[in-house]
Amino acid sequence: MSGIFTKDFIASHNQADIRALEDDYQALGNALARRNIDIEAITSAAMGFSIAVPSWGVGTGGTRFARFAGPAEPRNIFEKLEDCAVINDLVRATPEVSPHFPWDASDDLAAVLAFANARNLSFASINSNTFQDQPGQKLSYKYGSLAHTDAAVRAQAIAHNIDCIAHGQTLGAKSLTVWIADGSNFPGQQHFTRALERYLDSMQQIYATLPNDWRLFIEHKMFEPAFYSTVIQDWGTSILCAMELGERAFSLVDLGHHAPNVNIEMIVARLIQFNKLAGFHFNDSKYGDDDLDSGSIHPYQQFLVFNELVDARHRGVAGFDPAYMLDQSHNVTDPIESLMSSAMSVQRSFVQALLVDRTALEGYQQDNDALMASRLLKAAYETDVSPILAMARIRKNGAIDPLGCYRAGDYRKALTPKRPPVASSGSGIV
Ligand SMILES: [Mn+2]
Repeated sequence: MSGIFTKDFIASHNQADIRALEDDYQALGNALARRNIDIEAITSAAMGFSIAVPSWGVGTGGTRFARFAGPAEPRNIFEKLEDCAVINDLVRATPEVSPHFPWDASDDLAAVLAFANARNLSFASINSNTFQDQPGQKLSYKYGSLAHTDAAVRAQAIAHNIDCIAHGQTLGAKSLTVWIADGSNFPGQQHFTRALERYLDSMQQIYATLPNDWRLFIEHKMFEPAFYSTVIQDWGTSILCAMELGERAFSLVDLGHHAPNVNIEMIVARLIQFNKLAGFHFNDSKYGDDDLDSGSIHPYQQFLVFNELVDARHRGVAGFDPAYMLDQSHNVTDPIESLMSSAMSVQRSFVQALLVDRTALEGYQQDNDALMASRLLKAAYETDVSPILAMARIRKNGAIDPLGCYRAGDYRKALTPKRPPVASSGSGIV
């Protein structure tokens, strides 16, 4: 349904690589068999992996200098869905789109849903926005939203989140992700306890309207530019709030929202242990909230996160159902290319983590054999699982080489007459 990238186009592009893939898959299968791993079981798990694409991710973000618009950028939710469909048609691991309001606002959300479904897409968690003043908005969020000192501002922010739930019900989503930028710029400016009390009171009102089969995801973030403090500053405050709100409230982990060098995989383990892991906003970072492409800086950390996730799955942890989503800002790359390579990078970490021999690892842990335990993880991480990922894609009618296939289709050039340049976009680094 995506125009250029039909099943036939993809299949014909795959022709050049299919024999090499079969050879490589056979060789990897033999190597894994020597480690008592059935490659078919791994490939089948890889085929079941999915990660949501953020609707704003298909737009170009801003750099320090300016926002440099790319060719044929999507201008509305329909065009964003067209781009998301291209991503999924080629990588076959991103069947869900996580929308944002008001950036994706439409008078006819039922039409948006039908448009998505016709392209084999559905909707993941709804993202609300009380971190920007919108045109025509009655009250300003200059000093905060859900934790604002003024009850009228809080009421406006609460109402927006409740509207988001209603939009999500129309779109078939099952969760709301709430990230607030509330905080302070100077010591003494904000009373820490009262600000969190106000946040909790606001969130309780939102939680109370949540449909029974919905979950509430709390996103935390340590800092904003020029900030002294944020209200939901770390996973500790996040899990405390999730515990206060109730069993359908969970903590979401955005890879870039932590202090430098924090052990994120350990936070993941803790959240799993207390059944409070909402899921992820995957991205990567060198210094802070960089929103770089997943796996571009710390691929081993991404693997170690998946090591915890696969371990939980292996142990059959009750209620374990994390939501995976990309949350990145693409400033100098084609967003479709970045999202495809990022989705494949996250899927790669998942597949590598499946190769860990959990019984052997438990033995090394029991015997305090630090070296062999760490070698076991490294062996899984160092295995090139590319043939498994490619085979998973081709078995779902995707591309062996999604980037090559995408470039061969010249998608942007074909769309340029239909999508004239836009000066600015609501999306940016979030
Ligand atoms: Mn995020």
